[in-house]
Amino acid sequence: MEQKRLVRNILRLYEGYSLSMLQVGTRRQTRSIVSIVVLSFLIHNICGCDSRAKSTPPDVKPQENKNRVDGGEKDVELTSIEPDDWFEDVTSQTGLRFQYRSGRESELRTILETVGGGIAVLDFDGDQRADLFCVGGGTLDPATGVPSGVPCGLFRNLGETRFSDVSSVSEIDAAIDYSHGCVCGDINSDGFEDAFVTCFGLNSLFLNQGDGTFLRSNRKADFGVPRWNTAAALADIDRDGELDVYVTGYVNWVPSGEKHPDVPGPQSYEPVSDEVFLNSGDGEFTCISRLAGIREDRMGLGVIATDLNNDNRIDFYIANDVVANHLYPGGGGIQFRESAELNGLAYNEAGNPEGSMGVDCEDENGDGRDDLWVTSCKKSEARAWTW
Ligand SMILES: [Ca+2]
Ligand SMILES: [Ca+2]
Ligand SMILES: [Ca+2]
Ligand SMILES: [Ca+2]
Repeated sequence: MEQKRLVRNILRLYEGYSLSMLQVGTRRQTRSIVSIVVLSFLIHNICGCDSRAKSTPPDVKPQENKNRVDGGEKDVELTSIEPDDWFEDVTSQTGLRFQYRSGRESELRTILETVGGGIAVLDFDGDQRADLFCVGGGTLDPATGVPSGVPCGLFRNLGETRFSDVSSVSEIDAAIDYSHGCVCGDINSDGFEDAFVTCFGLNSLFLNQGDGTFLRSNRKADFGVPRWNTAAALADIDRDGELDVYVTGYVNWVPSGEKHPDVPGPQSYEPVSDEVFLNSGDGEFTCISRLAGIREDRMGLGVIATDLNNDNRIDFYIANDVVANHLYPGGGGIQFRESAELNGLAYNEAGNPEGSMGVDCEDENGDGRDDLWVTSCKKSEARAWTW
């Protein structure tokens, strides 16, 4: 909870970001429950959306509070927003200086530029202070549209809201593909939190060496073939004590030097299916997507792994762009049955799919069950569901 609060309070420090969703690598003690992804979107640059917090707290009157949790017949009025809940600009005091690159300076107006990058929270040095992992994104060759990765960043928390840029000394700035999302957790069970980064191309796994440095994994553990990966979540699906990986796929965009007058929408491309990888514990990962029953017809931008229905099984909820969202309740094995529509989590109240961008969960109304918060783009609204 403390980590999530910290991240929410630093979001606005990142000029160029518009973080519509974030999450967190959990402590290893709770790793079997939640370890999620991170993805944010620069849609505001292209589509006019802007989810950045405003520097001046608005004059919110209780009777004008639009924050409601849609509980079906029993809508729940949330507590009024208090001035202390809003952000204070402490940028100059923090030492946090990092900018995600989308490649928009190429002026090609590709769909790749519209999907931004995220931040993950981890305690890489085990000092009980939340450190920050920032995804770098990439640039585009203006002649060919071929993307190149920009290094990621790592900021060590020194306490009292001060951070030190350790990107270079930690070797987290190793060259990787054009990156979007990140999730942190102890993937190799050595007691140190690692970082998994989703990329257009090959994903990257940074293994924490326990001495302040990270080792980028070799290609054998790169989780599949080159494709457009957007977000990821960690959870122990098969209950063997090793964190497994869920990766969302977006669309089959192929780099091109063609300049578009407007950014083509995701409907212009074929979807790229999500992937699920089982962790063998010896550095190898096995793709079980088809066996697990993962659908291949969606465009994922955000994923969360948590036990939504309190049955002690990890569930996955996926925010899909333009098309219906997905819910995979955990069963007794590694197979899932997608059931978002059955549970009222696929569409908005009008029965239409949203342009879902990201997802987070928390028990907002204190009933002991996690609720979902899903962000949407453009003319849509963010939505919350109680479970
Ligand atoms: Ca730390
Ligand atoms: Ca580790
Ligand atoms: Ca496992
Ligand atoms: Ca469950």
